[in-house]
Amino acid sequence: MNRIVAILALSFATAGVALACPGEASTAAGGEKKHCDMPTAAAAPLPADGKHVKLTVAGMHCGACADKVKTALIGVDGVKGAVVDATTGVAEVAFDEKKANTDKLIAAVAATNQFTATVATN
Ligand SMILES: [Cu+2]
Repeated sequence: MNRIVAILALSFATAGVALACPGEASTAAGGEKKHCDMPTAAAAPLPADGKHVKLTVAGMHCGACADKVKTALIGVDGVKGAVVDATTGVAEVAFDEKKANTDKLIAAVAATNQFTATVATN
């Protein structure tokens, strides 16, 4: 009896590890995407200079997602900084208007093939 309990406990522990998000979206049998409860990495303050824009990002579920979006945005030439919040789905970006524009930012997010961004209305 004790052995069965131990095996059950072990399989639950293993399942817990399997559910942990390695930063990649894994697709469950039902096609539903699993994500972790990773907190969003501590946000570095957005640089005050440059043009600021708020984007609404769809598809983010956890901190790993937010990090991917942030990496994509920072990869755009002219971007000075980005603060991405998976909870609110908002990405705030500071960029040099001479080098970047909102279309390039949105394209960079779309290039992840995982998330889509639109200019936030507010
Ligand atoms: Cu995620």
